[in-house]
Amino acid sequence: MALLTPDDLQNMTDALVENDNLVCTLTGLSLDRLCADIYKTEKKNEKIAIIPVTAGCGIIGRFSESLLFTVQHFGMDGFITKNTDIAGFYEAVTSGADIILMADDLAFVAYNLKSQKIAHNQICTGRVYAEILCRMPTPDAAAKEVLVIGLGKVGTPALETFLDYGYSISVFDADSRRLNEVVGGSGYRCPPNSSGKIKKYDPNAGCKFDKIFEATPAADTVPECCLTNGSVLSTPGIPCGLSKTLQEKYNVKIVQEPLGIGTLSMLYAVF
Ligand code: NAI
Ligand code: PYL
Ligand code: MG
Repeated sequence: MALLTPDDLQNMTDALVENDNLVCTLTGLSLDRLCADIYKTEKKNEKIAIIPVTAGCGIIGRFSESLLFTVQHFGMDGFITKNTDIAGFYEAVTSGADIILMADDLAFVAYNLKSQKIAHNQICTGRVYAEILCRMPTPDAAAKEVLVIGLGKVGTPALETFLDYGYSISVFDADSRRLNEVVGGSGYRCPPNSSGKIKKYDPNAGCKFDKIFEATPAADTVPECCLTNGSVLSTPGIPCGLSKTLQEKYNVKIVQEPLGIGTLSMLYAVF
């Protein structure tokens, strides 16, 4: 998994507020209401403990602080444990936490100590960024088309969401084996019953997309030929897959933020 850096999180607070406004304009729902509707859950004054974890590459500057900002921005009660790791877990439980947020290099989870519900960041991130596109009004019901770039651990749950909404999905991944697995409907974490509903993106076919989802760790992954004026790009991928030049040329609206949107989605998944 590509790890965040403190620089990625530098403007996170502004980005979360700006993206909340943009999502509201695009879907008619704030991020908070969107997540409540996705999972059919509501917050109930849960106390959320954020445990810094030193395992692997260690603590990421601004990571715990960005989680606390997210929790408090959306009206929840949270705290960062003074201790890290297992001592932090003990501190969280004995301080009356209802939900724990903690991440090592392989997994970032939300765990509800009361209900024992658990949520994984990659799954909840893919889902919420896909739901944002699905909930935008589509002028013609027949034109439910989306381009998905990046078929990894975030992109795959997004595919499931697009399939649930009845989208026709074009896909691209730099890894041709992964691309063939997804199009063939077989292999690791392929969406069930997807065979025949997902096609390879062909850049020579001239198709333009109003809705594009991107989840890769690479830049410049969104090709000019797929863009049309006013395309919307929903992308958890870091860095952004669309160059500034193309964004301005096609007036592309971009939903992108490095941590908070996915975290909110995780919290609603365990409420
Ligand atoms: P992954 O490694 O599981 O999947 C990435 C996929 O992108 C792979 O299938 C890879 O072959 C493909 N890829 C790489 N370079 C490509 C290129 N140039 N063109 C097309 N495909 C390419 O990674 P994962 O976990 O799915 O994460 C994807 C991105 O999302 C990463 O940048 C990660 O840091 C970010 N992320 C962001 C979150 C957020 O809240 N904004 C949350 C979780 C992940
Ligand atoms: C959750 C993010 C989204 C993108 N990559 C994922 C990542 O950076 N994971 C690592 C998180 C490690 C956190 C560190 C700390 O500060 O507690 N252990
Ligand atoms: Mg990218």
